[in-house]
Amino acid sequence: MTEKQNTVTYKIANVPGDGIGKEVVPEGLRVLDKVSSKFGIDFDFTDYDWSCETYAKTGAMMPEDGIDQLRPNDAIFLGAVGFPGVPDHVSLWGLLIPIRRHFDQYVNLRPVRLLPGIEAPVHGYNPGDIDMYVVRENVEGEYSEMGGRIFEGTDRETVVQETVFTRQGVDRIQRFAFDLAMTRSKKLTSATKSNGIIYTMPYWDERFAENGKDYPEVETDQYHIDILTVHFVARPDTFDVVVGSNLFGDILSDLGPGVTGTIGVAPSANINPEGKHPSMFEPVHGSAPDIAGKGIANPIGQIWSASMMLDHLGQPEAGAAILEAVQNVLKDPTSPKTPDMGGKYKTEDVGKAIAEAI
Ligand code: GGG
Repeated sequence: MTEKQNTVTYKIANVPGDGIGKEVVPEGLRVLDKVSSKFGIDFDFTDYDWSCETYAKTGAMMPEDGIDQLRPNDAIFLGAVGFPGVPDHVSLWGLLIPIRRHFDQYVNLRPVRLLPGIEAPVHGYNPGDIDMYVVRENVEGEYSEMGGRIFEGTDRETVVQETVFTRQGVDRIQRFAFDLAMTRSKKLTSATKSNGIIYTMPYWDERFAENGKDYPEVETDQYHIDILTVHFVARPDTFDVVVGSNLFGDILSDLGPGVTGTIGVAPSANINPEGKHPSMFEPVHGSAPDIAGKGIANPIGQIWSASMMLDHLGQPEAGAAILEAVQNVLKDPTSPKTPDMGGKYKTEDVGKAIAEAI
């Protein structure tokens, strides 16, 4: 960040990635351009064309010094990763996961909200009735490269995958969730599976009880992940902050937007809370190869991620202005909507309407 005569400049790494990432990121940039002129904020973007196409050409999703190239930025604005032709684990472990790990972005914050103008598969709720945060542990847990294969190709073929829970990793994500709950309705739910997963999940529960002692005002509950998915559908309005391991948080933060109508609007922030490294902002959805190239992807997940980026950079008014514009556009029955929201409009129509509304 640099400051010159009342104007702040942020260095942003722009990584559209694959599929619809390339279509929704320009709409995020359109909206950022609009807030830039309105709020006196400047962005110094550097574009990185790291993607499955790059992998096909070079054998790597990003160059060897990719992390060092990203390091001087204040934030990373990412679209989506993955495309047919490159195995999903190759694209994810070649780009998204190394960024999260190298920059210790151990919090993946994913809001779930019932927005106006979007029909949800669950009925009887008004906009705002469903309003929660899924706090996903983002650098360890089930997403671990510890393990391997032996006796490959024989009838003794054996595959082992280790889950890694560290005291530091579990405590810091749970405490982040408790702190967030303290700023909201002081209610926190923990996703567990300590009946079936015999070592890591009882440990998760033990630390949850221990960490909770420092937050006596926070009302807590915990559910096994299987029944928690049922409660997400049956009574989504009763959750406020939900904390889960890497895998459980990933699943719940797709389910939540599914319950509120469309994953196309869901944003996420991969945060290094200490600010030692750049944080990364990306929609929850992936590259959606089935609709890529048609220009009909919903840009709201990307645009809302831009709002979260501004909040994180210390520009909450600009962040709030984006979210307000999104809601105002959605509220208006005559405004453009993409097919996932029941409309017939294109990605750029929605992006332009939101930029206009700011
Ligand atoms: N928006 C980034 C993206 O492509 N997400 C899809 C995905 O599968 N992400 C895996 C993860 O969040 O761990």
